[in-house]
Amino acid sequence: MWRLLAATVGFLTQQASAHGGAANYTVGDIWYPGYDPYAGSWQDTDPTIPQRKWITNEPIFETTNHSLACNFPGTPARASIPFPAGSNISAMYNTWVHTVGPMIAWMTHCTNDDCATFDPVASNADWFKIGEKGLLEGDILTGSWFQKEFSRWDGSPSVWTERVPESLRPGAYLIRHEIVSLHSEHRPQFYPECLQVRVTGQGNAFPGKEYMAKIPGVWSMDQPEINMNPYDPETGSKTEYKIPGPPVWTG
Ligand SMILES: [Cu+2]
Repeated sequence: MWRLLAATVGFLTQQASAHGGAANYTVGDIWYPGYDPYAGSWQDTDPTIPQRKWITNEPIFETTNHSLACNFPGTPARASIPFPAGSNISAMYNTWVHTVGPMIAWMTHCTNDDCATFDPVASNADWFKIGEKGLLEGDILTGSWFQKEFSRWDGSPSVWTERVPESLRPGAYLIRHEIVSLHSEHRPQFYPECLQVRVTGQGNAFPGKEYMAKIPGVWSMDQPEINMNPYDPETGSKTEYKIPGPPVWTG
């Protein structure tokens, strides 16, 4: 009896902490560290960390929460990744346990071309999508979401790769990786992290208004794709899922 109870409690504890986020990154062959939410505030002044600060891998539940932009507290990092436009950005996650919902990679230009002083919420920043991954095959409840398929269970990192358009105007930007998990009935979970980059290249393009969204703002409990119950037979059996928000800007 006690043994059974202990095993059950262990299982529940593991479930409760079974969240995560973008742990580190690669651009080409170069690896960059993330901010480890559990390693302490010495990282705040570490000149080698380009990811903005976050202090818990718990999800954000509210579509209006300011922390949706760059997690909490989302304060600037000391480093920015040198980033040739046209390159891939890969975000690495430790074993990801959720299986339902989309993943979206966003960018925003830092005001005054300076990410060190940039607050995307106070600046009412415009964000644009550079890539997104949703339902690849099958139905909403049991099908192959990228979120399900990208997770490696052997201890190796789960990798999510998107490309930054080659035509993007150089400058200081945030790249925001966001996983939206929809496995709880009408209780979406948001897992965002922001990375500071300095884009280089010959490009001169910048997305127009039709590609832009506010964060928070882009998600709403009025959207059936966000406020969803995948266990509802009618919803769960659908084989199409349209990721809300503006179209992806491909340059
Ligand atoms: Cu979780």
